[in-house]
Amino acid sequence: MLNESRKNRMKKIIIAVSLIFVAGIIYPQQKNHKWIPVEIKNAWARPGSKEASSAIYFSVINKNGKADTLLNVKSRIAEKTELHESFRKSNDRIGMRQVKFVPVPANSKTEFEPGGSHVMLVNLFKDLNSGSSIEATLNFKYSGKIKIKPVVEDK
Ligand SMILES: [Cu+2]
Repeated sequence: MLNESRKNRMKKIIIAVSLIFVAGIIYPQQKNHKWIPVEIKNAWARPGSKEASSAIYFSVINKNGKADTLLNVKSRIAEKTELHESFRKSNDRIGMRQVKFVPVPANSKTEFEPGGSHVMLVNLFKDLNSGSSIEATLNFKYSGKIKIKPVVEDK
């Protein structure tokens, strides 16, 4: 009798552990399957001279029902690649400052544009002339690394 109830208890424990296992395997797969990497459009960069600064601009299209975050950007074209936001100073001029990340809301088109968020290229290693293109890698929290080739344009 005692033996029988012990067996039943063991059975229940085995079933419970198996269910936790199965849930753990299925859930992350569904999450990955549903995520559509964000799309980058109209990437361009401002012309600039060696040892000066420039900026990269683009649109981020997020078709997911969940926000993503641009964490950082890498490029070999400059000493530093920073995420910046623009803000209105007290004298009504536009200033800019470094931010740690830029949120990309769910189901949205987020513009990185002059007077708004942008990627700052600090201390260019060479001149950026109109018509040429550069390479950069955007690193998103959920979409991962996305390579872009902004065209240098004098807009
Ligand atoms: Cu800036």
